[in-house]
Amino acid sequence: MPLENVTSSAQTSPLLALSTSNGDRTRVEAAMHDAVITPDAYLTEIASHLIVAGGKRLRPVLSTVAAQIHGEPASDDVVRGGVSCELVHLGSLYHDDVMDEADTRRGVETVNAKWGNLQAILAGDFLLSRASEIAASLGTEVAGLLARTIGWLCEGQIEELRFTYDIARTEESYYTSIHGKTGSLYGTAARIGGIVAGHDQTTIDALTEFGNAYGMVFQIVDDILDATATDEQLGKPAGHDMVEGVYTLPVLRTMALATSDAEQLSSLLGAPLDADQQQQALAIVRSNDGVGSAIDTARDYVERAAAACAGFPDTEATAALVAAPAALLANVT
Ligand code: GRG
Repeated sequence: MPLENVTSSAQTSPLLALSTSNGDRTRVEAAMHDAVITPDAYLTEIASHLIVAGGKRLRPVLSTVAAQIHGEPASDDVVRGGVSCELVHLGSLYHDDVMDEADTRRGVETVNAKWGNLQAILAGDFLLSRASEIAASLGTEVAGLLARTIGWLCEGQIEELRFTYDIARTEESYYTSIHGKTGSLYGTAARIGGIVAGHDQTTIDALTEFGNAYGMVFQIVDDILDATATDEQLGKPAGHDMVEGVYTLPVLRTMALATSDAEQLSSLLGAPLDADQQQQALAIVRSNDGVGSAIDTARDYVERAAAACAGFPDTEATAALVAAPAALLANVT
């Protein structure tokens, strides 16, 4: 199952199970919708398209949970800080769908499929502008952090592009890319929750560490599922990343094995795959130790995330933070 479905269908993320979760999610929804209203109905419709379509809102949820670790409720400014992160996420999805020429997202037509690439890019830019306005209203520290995070997303994506179809891609490149494109925004969402809630510096830094590690688990698990889940579970053909030339941790680990299977995988990859080659590559990845080894790495990040929470008070919010990365890992173990 794709992570999107795994976490949305179950709604099982411990981050969504706090006694305050329903109320906080309602506030997040309202603030998301407010953020994209413009005097131009056409732009409002395009900018709202994927918000209306759904999404788990995990980034603003993380901001609100991070804010609550002392047992105090999340303020409206914390909600708005989380929403600024979600708008960056959304803007990046608009751009990503243009780059991938994707037709569907969140079960509906993508913005590029419905209105065209130019509209999708501009509406994505507009979402980034609204995110920046909200961040600026929360102070220069939050504004600077959000701006830096938009840069990290771009850097992560560029790193991925640079090594597309490159079988010599290093693990270092993989980690740099997924930290930038996924981990950093979770780190920032948690950090903004801590900053806006007025937590002390040590706590803010620990929340950032937690969010970064949570994001790494999130992306590694997603990359494992791309190789191990069925087409039905994924809602698209398994092995999509390999077909697109994006060689992720389970694939890099499989290619690094000193076996004939590893050699065969390396000789298959490096160029677009036809359907038969895709099945051969998938069979090799699924039947070797690369997946297990990638799971071990995800588990290391789960432990790092839990360790970051060690100094937090014993509250419902802290328990949710500690449980959340392990719940992601449970999707592949
Ligand atoms: C313009 C900010 C900006 C970036 C440009 C295109 C790009 C560079 C970055 C995109 C990177 C990208 C697509 C990262 C993957 C993000 C990710 C983990 C998506 C899935 O998130 P979920 O599962 O999705 O939280 P929902 O739909 O639930 O929100």
